[in-house]
Amino acid sequence: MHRAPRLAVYVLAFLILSAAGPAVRPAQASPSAEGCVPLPDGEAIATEDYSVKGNYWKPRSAASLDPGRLAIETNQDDFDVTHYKLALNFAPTTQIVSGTVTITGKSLVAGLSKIDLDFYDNMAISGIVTGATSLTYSRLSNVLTVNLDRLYAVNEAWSVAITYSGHPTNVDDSFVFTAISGSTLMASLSEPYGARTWWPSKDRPDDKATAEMIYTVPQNYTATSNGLLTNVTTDSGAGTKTYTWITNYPITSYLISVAAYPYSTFSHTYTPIAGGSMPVDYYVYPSSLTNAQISFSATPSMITYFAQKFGEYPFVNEKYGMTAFQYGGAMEHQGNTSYGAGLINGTHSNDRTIAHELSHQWWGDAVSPRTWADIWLNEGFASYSEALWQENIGGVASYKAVMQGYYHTTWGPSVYNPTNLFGTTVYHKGAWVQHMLRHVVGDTAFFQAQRDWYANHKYAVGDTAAYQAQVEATSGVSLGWFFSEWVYGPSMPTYRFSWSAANTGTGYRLYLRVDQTQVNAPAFRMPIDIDVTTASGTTRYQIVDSLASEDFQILLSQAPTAVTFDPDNWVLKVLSTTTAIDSDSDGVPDRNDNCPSNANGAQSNVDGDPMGDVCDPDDDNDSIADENDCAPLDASAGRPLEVASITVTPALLSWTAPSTADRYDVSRGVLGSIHTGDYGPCLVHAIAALSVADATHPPAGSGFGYLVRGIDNQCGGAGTWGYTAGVERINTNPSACP
Ligand SMILES: [Ca+2]
Ligand SMILES: [Ca+2]
Ligand SMILES: [Ca+2]
Ligand SMILES: [Ca+2]
Ligand SMILES: [Zn+2]
Repeated sequence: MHRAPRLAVYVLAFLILSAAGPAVRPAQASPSAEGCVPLPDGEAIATEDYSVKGNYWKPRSAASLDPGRLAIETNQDDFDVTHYKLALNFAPTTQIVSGTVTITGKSLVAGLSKIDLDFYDNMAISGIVTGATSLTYSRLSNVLTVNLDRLYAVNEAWSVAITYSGHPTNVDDSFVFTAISGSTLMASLSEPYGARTWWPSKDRPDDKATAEMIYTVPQNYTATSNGLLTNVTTDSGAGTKTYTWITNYPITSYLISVAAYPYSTFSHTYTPIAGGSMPVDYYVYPSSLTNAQISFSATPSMITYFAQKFGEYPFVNEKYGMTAFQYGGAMEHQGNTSYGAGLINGTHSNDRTIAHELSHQWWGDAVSPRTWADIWLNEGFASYSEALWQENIGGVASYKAVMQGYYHTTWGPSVYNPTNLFGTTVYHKGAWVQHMLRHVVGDTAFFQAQRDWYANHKYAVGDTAAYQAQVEATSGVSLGWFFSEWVYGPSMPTYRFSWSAANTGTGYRLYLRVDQTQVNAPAFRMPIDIDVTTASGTTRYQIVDSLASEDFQILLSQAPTAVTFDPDNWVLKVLSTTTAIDSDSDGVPDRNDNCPSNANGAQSNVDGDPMGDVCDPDDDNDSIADENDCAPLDASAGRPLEVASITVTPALLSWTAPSTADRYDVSRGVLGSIHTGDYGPCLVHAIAALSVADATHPPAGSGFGYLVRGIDNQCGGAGTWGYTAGVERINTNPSACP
């Protein structure tokens, strides 16, 4: 891409302008308390539209949303602006902006007595009126407080007209006078806090109003703005022309623009989905007219593409325009993008920037951020829209290439409420959020959610929580976990992945291990595609990984030859692949191997204990060691061991069963004879019960001694009568149990 060299050129240009320009910016010449250079959180500089300035000159921390208002509480929540009328003269020779801004609104509270507006103190006010009545006002810290003529009830309309003049303070190109080819370009770029440097407004994105821009400029100049050009008048005496632009679509203060220069113009036509036509008007430096006709040729097809993807172009009853200006990037002024003249080179190498700004007409202009903490809903979406445009014209590989271009190894603290409003975390990680959401909920739900988001919030504002709710509502997928880790949380996962496969005898078992080793964020939960290649081809599986260390197993009918983690790169991550530790080389990693030192790919384990059959001395856990067990894999079969516990009462003999015994023999001998090896005659033979009644009394002065042995119905047969030091007792009684 042509972005890196472009960046270097423009950074240099800024330094020169900063040193030579009339607006002194001492804080910008070197790192300052504002923390400008280098970027405070290690972010790289995003190169789209005007991110360069955003990063270079100010961190634009959303935590200090409005520097001009930090020291002062305003009452801007108490009123709603409904219409702005900017009747302004722009004089290139004197570099003075002058005229009257009329603001119409309504009260949202009982007894509204004043309105606080954002307006730089250096602009000289000559009068403020409502109708014919002069109003008093005061100014403090770039806030203009207008005292209304009376109290206004809830919903009651008021209007104030502020007449002023001055040379606007240039805050990050908010308003510039730039000499170009013998004329002076006069252009604004007000996002996020620049409107107040050249016109008074309620300068925050959540209060939209309709607007008319009546701009007077030298007779040979064209002044462009938002909406439709409805009137042009010439004052030959004054040598001026006045251009009237009107938009009936609500617009927020930072999107109201002016660009005035002796422009050349040409047009395209966009055909709306429902038919008809809409003008696409370009205003460029005369020297770049030929180049612009080439560089801008794809714009109507881009409008068509985004309209089909997201819903009809938001300002279809008016126009889309692009006006060249001096800035290195571009700015998505509503219905009239200001586009860096340096990008117009007679090729299509900057088409992505055209697509980016165009997509902002949906994302940022029609659906505006409720607060600047939500700026990723503008920039992440617009950066992602670049990838979509590339996918449209170049296929999946082009799409992936754009996303890969958005990959960085470090990120700012969060996408939401970012450290830098215009840093790579907002632009590029924000785009990755969209990319990942697409995979999490699927293409159909994702793109429907984009259309729903647009349909439900156009001409208004949206915030991050509402976007989450929209995607959840459309897709039916709960996404708290996703937004928590990717939008509100820091960083990205660092995966360490290994795999191996074991022959189970009836197929293959694939072992996957996924470790997350990042230290600057908790474990991420993510669905991850796994491609498994065998002789039959490649099959895609999906795991849901969520732990710091996690194992997955997949049963296969053939041996895998390759296993790929996240093959389509749907997850923003650092990935390393390692070899699983497998001491016995049976394909089962040690961590998963129930006999890590004995090859046992099948992992057979009859008794389910921690030891597999190949290393378990008693596989069936019947207490009969494998070498003595006639059925070592059957806990119910085997020669029964000695009956461990016999209980004798005057009338009943009972015992506990050894593991394999099914029936029992009992013999009863007289104590004196037992010592000679005569354990007595068979009392009962082969009974199933675990007890036998015996009310017989032993001879006087003696006692009975009982022996019990178990009998296994299967291969074990009769068990032992009991051992003494390993020797079975042999009953010498001629009537012993058989
Ligand atoms: Ca192993
Ligand atoms: Ca075992
Ligand atoms: Ca056994
Ligand atoms: Ca057995
Ligand atoms: Zn942008």
